[in-house]
Amino acid sequence: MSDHGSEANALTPAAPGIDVSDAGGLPLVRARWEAKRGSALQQLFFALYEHDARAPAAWARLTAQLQSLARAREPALTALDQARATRPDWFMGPDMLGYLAYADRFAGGFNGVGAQLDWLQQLGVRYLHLLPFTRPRVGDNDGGFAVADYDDVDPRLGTVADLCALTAKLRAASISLGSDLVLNHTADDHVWARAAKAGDPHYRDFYLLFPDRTGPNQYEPDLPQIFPITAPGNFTWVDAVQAWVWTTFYPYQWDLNWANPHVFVAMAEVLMRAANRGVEVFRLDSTAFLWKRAGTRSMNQPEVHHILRALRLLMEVFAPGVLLKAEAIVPMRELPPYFGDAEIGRRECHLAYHSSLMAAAWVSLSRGDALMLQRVLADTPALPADCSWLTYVRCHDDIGWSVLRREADLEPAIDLAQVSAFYAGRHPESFAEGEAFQTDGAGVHGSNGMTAALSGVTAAERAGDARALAVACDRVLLMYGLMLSVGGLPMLYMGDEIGLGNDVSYQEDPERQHEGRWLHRPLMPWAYARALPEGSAAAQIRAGLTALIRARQHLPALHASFPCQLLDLGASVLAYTRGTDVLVVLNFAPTPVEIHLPMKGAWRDVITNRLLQHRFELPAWSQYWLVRA
Ligand code: OTU
Repeated sequence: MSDHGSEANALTPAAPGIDVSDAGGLPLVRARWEAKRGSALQQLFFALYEHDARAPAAWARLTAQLQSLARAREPALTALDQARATRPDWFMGPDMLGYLAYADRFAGGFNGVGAQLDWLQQLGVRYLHLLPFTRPRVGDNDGGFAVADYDDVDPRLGTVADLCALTAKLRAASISLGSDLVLNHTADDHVWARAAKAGDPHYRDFYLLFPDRTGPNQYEPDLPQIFPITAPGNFTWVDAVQAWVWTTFYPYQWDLNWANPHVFVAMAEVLMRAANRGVEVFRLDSTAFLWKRAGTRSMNQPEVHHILRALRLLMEVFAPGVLLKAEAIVPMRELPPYFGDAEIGRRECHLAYHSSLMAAAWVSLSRGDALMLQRVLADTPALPADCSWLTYVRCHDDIGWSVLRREADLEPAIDLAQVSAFYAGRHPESFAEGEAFQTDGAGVHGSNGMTAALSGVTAAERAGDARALAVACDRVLLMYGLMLSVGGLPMLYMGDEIGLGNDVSYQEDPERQHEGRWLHRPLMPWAYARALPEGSAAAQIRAGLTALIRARQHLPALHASFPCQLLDLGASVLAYTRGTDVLVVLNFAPTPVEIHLPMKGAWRDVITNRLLQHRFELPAWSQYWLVRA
């Protein structure tokens, strides 16, 4: 590695006469920098950009920005950084619960979210992830994932001042705000893209531009297709730049060139500025895609981990109270590297989405057995200290089935095409009302729909079948019971707490009808939600979910650091212990099962308080969370 140390070491001790009262978080940042993290970051940066002549200038800019942004960091945030440094597992306890929503769909905008805070507090929410609220591209924008300005907010949601007021309000309520950081691409109307279109060579190199098909033809055969129907291929010809632009997602989402050190620094600045606005958790969108390599799928490349390690070090210096969450929708076996290893300087993200677990749960629900879940959990490793899975039932995206291909091929094979057909309602025994995503129907790409619709709640409601409705509610609770007890930071998806169904209005809306994921992005019906009809499915789900969340809060063994140990109680049942105190049994079959626990003695289900011996019957689609009686 080359040594660029001397010219780049911008964080030297304060010059005499510096006004410490004006220094904000700078003295702390300087101390953390000097406690070796600065040199580790510097080494990583220059290893990554070893052969790039622009690296020293980019580094100088990074350290200068780090200082001025540290100076600007608010005392309240600096205090949070300090407090969390002494409690690095602060997000792992059984009291942590996430909630995911679009600010506009949930409550109109930032002020609206603030006004519904009591709803979140009643649920026990401690982490609120608001889907992209940065200023999006004009026109189609992939639900905000095509960002036109990372430093500005979507004017439909409010102003930057409103956002800061919301973060302060959330902080006072012990709710951490999470934000997406769309790292892989910008919108084609971002100022960098506009500069590239104007011919500025500095900004042309922010993107991956190819004058002819030679480059694209070299990469394309190995690349995955994210939206094979609505955005086939990974390159788009753009007249304004006279080039093929790398566009993994929609054609208006231009992939950034992370091999350019200026891109790293520009994104690092975005991260620090957002942290200074009070964002406490960053969901690193599409992390797997950041580095491209010919002859590979250009996912999960070693340099991706290098970049994540560098971003983690930067945050450990700048804002150690902040969490990084990997959104890498990749097979289970490729996920652990996103946590890095615990050795100083090699940490990556604090959290990662367990998308295999999420998809496996839906496979199990459709098949009436726990096989797929058992396979995924058997393979899920223990995590490094102070790291946790993000567990979830649904989110704003489709349920992607591809992450399960390896597990599906084990003996006996599990047919994912059947599962996909089941959720599209094209299966004789299906209770689900969903839609296939990005397939012609026969394929297995993904499935869309709200939890309640996929679990049979809406079908049973429509049929006026009270018995079917009751079991459908149990299915919803089974799915959430799993995610609340298995180990990790569980996240509720907006609307699931009241069993909200699909929103088919997108099919009539010319701006959204091409994008099936709008099926599960409904508006929160507040008048209804605040006065749920007694005895309704919504009220049952709300009460059942609340009981699970409360039970969880009182079980220390559900802290994310306690191991999850599988127990074999047959194919229908998923059973695991958490630590030595808690035993969870979940029946995925449509019929009751006889349970014979290998551990004798009396047990108590903490949800119903029912007392049980080591032999008992577990009703269809139900769960017990057992402790010693
Ligand atoms: C992420 O998604 C976001 O969650 C999507 O909403 C965005 O469309 C996308 O990035 C582009 O910003 O592959 O690992 O439904 O699961 O696109 C990143 C497909 C991703 C998503 C997939 C996903």
